[in-house]
Amino acid sequence: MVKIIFAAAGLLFISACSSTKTSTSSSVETLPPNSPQYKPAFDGQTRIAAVKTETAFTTKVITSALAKPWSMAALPDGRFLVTEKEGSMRIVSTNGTVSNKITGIPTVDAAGQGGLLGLALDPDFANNRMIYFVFSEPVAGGNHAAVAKARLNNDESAIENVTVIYRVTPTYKGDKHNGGKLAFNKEGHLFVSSGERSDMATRPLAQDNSTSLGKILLITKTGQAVTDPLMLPKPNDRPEIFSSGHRNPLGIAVHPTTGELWEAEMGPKGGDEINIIRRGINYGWPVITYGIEYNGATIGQGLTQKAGYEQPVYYWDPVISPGGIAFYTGATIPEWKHNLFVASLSGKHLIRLILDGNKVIGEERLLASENQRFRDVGMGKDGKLYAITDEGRMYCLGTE
Ligand SMILES: [Ca+2]
Repeated sequence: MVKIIFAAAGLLFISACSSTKTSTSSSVETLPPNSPQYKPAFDGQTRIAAVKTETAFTTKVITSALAKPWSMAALPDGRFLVTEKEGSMRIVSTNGTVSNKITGIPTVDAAGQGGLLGLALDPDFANNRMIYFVFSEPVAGGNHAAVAKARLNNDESAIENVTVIYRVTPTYKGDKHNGGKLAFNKEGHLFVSSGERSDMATRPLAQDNSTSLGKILLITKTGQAVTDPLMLPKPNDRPEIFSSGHRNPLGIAVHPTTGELWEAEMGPKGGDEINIIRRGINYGWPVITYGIEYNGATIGQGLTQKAGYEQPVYYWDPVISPGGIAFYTGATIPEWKHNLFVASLSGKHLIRLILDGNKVIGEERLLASENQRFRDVGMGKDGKLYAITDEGRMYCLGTE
């Protein structure tokens, strides 16, 4: 059988060698699936072999003083800018110092899953101090996810010149499935993840490209659609739509070598997904899914596969509720190089996925004994891995 082993330099390779300490044939998941009637489309699409980190890494709680932190981004000097769901931002130093609330944040609708959400620094932040963030904007008729840009002022006390550059449409009176994550691609354009607002009234809009609900969007820094002249949108399609058929994508990250966007989205009961996001592709929700309704009913026609709808690279059943995701790009723990880390909310752990090209070939669950709802994960400038939890903690995973 194929075994996974690690070289001292941290390079991953596949071998028929039987001397390995890192892999077992069984999955980390031992609970029964929510929907046992559904079978994966290919080997390794779910319940992949368990792996275990060999490096003796350390886990530190660097602060417990955050209030529902939601998203994080490393500043050039190694500190983190962090959003808090209720509508604040703070700067956290890796020694655990937490700043006062940064002022100038627009009013957010923090009901339910809404609030101040995703965050990204301008690729040229070191020179222009520009930040981009998503918030639930309260308006007549409800709210919508809005993408704003602003400048972090020189003394870091406030953001200034706040400008909304994009608003998800339609506005809806609800408090769920906003998506709301941001990631810059290698050309300096901004991916935005948008949820389908959860309710039966809006769920079908994930398949309606005249709306931006349930989509991954690609916009410029000024909020204009980024189109591909070889794949122009249909007449009624919103041109900023990059991919469709998403439920609630809370994790997006650009792969460090391929430049492709990887995404994690919450499934219903069963069927949390990892996808590689490509332009013009339909990722299926709610036509195909590996999950069922919370009341146990099938969704739609109960399909997991259908021509024209993309399969997830990997899925979880039962759910782990994926939040943010990040590729490990540091040198502190070489065996983690380019592994994909996934913050797990209901699972209350941090997931490590080992990838081989477009496939997931190993899964590990870290920090399960911490009993925290992991909301987001990200790289530090120091090569360590950081994560934030709904309970208000920031963790640092390193070797000292
Ligand atoms: Ca899907």
